[in-house]
Amino acid sequence: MKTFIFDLDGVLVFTDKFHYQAWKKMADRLGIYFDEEINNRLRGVSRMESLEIILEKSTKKYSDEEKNDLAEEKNNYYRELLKSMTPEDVEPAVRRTLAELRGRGHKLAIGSSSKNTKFILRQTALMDEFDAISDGTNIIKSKPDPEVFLKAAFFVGDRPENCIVVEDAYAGIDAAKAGGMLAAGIGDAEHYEKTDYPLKKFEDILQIPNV
Ligand code: B16
Ligand code: MG
Repeated sequence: MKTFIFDLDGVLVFTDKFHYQAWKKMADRLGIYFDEEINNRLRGVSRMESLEIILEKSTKKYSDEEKNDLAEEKNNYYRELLKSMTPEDVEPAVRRTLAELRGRGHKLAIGSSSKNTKFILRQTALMDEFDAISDGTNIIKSKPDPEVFLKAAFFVGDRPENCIVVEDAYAGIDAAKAGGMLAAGIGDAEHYEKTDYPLKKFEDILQIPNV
């Protein structure tokens, strides 16, 4: 039996459009250039690190206090957008695969950088599908540091070597490998050389050897 640790955004749900809209609203208000390409660099990256990337395009220097206010402003916009999420935002194939993995006796956990993880899981009725949740609220270092995944393994009570992380971001695959775990890559991460199991679609998890 294995423990599967799922990244949230880009794997189970797709909230990057909301992140984009929220950062864009903040950036427009400040007159800072921001586009989809910059948004792609924010995948899997923490909120404060994302803000630093956006502020690279600003000529003005912001104090730590101002940065905290900006991160909060973006998060308020973002949470408003998250309220529109429903269980329909999770593909049936994702729910079926999670149920099948559980049926085969595997443990399931979340390993997400997001501090809004529980809010998203509640909106999409995914909260009860997992044995443990490790997210942005219980870590100090974000991906590519392995902390979020090591905590997930600890919460479940399993050894890192027995865990398979499912990720869409390069930083997430790096984090899994740094933690001594196996990594399944979907989306962008499907073609990353450090990915152990490339996934064309979510349900390909069921084809991983011995799963
Ligand atoms: P929050 P993941 C990540 O989620 C997102 O991919 C990333 O774009 C975001 O900045 C980060 O969560 C923090 O999110 O502002 O909600 O705490 O891919 O690790 O599930
Ligand atoms: Mg992700």
